[in-house]
Amino acid sequence: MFANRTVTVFATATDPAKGTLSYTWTPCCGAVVQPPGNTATVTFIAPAASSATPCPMPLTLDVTSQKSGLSTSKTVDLVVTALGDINQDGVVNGADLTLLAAQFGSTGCCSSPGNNTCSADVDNDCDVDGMDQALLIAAMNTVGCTCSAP
Ligand SMILES: [Ca+2]
Ligand SMILES: [Ca+2]
Ligand SMILES: [Ca+2]
Repeated sequence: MFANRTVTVFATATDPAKGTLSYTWTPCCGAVVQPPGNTATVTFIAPAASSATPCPMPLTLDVTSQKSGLSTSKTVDLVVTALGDINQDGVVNGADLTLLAAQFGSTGCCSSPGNNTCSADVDNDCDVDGMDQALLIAAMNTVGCTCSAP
């Protein structure tokens, strides 16, 4: 997943007592959950990553049965990738530029809301144009990671 993009995560849980389950999501690193709620699906905005190295963003889910009181907790490490790292290999380089060139001129990347289908749409404005190319070139060869768990 890319920095500052909207991400949707689904959970599947079953309650042996067949009661209602409540869900508590806890993302790290300033990610914003929207809407806050106790549902099995959560949407949040990935935090900014200022460099090209993919960094983990733990997302913790606590599920509690309102009937039996049984609860469980699970944490998954989502990875935040910096803008420009189109192939998400941890570095912004010529390989990403090649991918951008292949998608250059694309429009209508957002045929459904919140779902951008152009991986090379660096600025997330639903097209792949010179602005995306400029952002990628500005990010070339960056390494390092500033997104860390608290
Ligand atoms: Ca890359
Ligand atoms: Ca764009
Ligand atoms: Ca544009």
